[in-house]
Amino acid sequence: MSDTATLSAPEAPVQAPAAKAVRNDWSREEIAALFDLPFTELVFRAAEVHRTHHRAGEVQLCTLLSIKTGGCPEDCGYCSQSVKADSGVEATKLMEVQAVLQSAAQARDAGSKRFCMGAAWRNPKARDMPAIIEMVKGVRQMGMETCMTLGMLDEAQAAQLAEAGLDYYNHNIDTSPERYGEVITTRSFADRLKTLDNVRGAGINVCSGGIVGMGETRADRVGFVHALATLEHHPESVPVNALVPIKGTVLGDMLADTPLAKIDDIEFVRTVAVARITMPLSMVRLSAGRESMSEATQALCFMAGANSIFTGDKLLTAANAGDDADAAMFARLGLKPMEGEEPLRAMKAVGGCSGGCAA
Ligand code: SAM
Ligand code: DTB
Ligand code: SF4
Repeated sequence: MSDTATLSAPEAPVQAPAAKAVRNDWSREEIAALFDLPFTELVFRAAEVHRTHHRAGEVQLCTLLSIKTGGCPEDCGYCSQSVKADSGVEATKLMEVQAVLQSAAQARDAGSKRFCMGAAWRNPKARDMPAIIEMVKGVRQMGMETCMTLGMLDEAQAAQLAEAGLDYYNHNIDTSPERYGEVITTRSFADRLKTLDNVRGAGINVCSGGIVGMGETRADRVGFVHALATLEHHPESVPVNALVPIKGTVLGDMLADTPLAKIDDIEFVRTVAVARITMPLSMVRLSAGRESMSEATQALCFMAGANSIFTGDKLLTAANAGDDADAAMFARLGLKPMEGEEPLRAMKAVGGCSGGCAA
């Protein structure tokens, strides 16, 4: 055996979860204590959890497309697409189905496994649903997983999307319940949870996370992770976004004026690590903000359990790292794009996650 073979990373087998591996009874104190660990100890523990349940050398690639941009009536303080923001983002109509499918085909050819379609809506209207359903069916026929993020959903809409075959629905809680009202006033934290319930009830996988670096406190980050990790079923995907400070948004301008409020990279990695430890089976997605993040910080996030990213050079309106930069980073870090099913879904499929498993 060559030296290289001896030293190559072992592919840890993905183990079926012991009943106790997944908990949804985390206390805030426990989560705060994880955040307080010495940094290297925290990352080490998160890496152990990651290796137990996931193939740690693989990162899932997802592609985002804004199918309806701007002109959103909500007032989310971070978002360039709110009518309240003076960001220069122009409002568009919902894209034609064929144009969306073309874009999905390109993403598939570039190696993406999941296609996420986002609309700047408070909620979809009845007149939007036929086109949305066609998009879901068309992308699925191409052999990709589908994800949508369209704002609030009622039970009937969630059922319609489930019937169309939607795999995932993204709806973020964004921050702690306490901080939430300072970031968004046009819908409540409880509204968000209700949509997540409707999505879960319809049998669609849940993608829910939030944003760090909005000037929140450590206690808010604890509250944010706590809110997700104590859901009856953990979200299958947990996107952790670093705020992309966009000029003309309340939070983008606040951070430009008070640079000290900017979160440091170590605290961002801590948040990823605590999400990984508390939600061991979930995919933790290193989402917005990678464009301005060093490779070293991203590497620490992967070490701490992040195992999914958005690819391409654009998110919804903001810049993303781009395929070439990501390919170079994957080569340097020895990471591989994830093939096949996520562990959580695979375990559900074989019934390994029924009873005793809260995820
Ligand atoms: N309108 C839908 C909604 O709010 O549910 C879907 C799209 S919305 C843009 C999806 C998520 O992107 C938000 O919940 C937020 O977490 C994230 N996001 C939006 N703008 C961001 C920014 N400037 N920086 C980081 N994350 C952002
Ligand atoms: C999520 O949590 N992050 C993505 C996805 N879900 C829809 C969106 C990030 C948006 C970043 C800002 C922008 O592109 O305007
Ligand atoms: Fe609208 Fe979504 Fe942006 Fe909020 S985050 S303003 S709901 S597009």
